[in-house]
Amino acid sequence: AGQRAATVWLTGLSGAGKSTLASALEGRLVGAGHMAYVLDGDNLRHHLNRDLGFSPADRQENIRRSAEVARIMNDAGLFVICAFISPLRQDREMARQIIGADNFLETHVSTSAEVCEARDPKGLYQKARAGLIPQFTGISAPYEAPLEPALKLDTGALPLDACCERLYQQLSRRFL
Ligand code: GGZ
Repeated sequence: AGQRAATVWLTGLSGAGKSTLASALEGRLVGAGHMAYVLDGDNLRHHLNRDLGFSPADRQENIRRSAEVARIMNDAGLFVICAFISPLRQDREMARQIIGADNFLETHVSTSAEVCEARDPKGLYQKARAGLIPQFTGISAPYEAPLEPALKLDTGALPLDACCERLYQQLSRRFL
């Protein structure tokens, strides 16, 4: 009662820590008695978005569909945590409009390109450097940082717990 669901939109480079932070926040919300669910680009691309690649048009369609799903889930009363590179401002703007600006918490997972490439958890940066992955964000495709995110979190500078806590505090100020 007196609570409205919302979408936390995590944007940032591959390896920035979006998925890890999304699961941590999901656990934190569920632990506090809220219904929460993670929508993750890498996961959805195996199923709902399996027909999409990484051209600008396909990324836009990936964001559009995923934002529509987030909106439906918000309508059903769930908190949604979206983890998508979502590299273009205009695509994130579209997501904000689909979900509704009042329910949308844009968070820049701002871990530097250097740190992301050094982590390289799946070896994708190495492959991209070798020319094996075309249009790889940060190497051969652009990333446009948000100009006015609700929150900015650098997982290279702040431990996961602290990042999650800041996000939870921000969310509870506005929605819980
Ligand atoms: C960026 C790519 C690419 C290219 C495969 N560019 O860190 P990951 O590996 O596990 O998650 C990334 C995922 C990106 O999917 P998104 O749906 O978040 O992207 S977007 O919002 O831009 O549509 C990465 C992997 O897919 N990956 N090829 N070329 N990331």
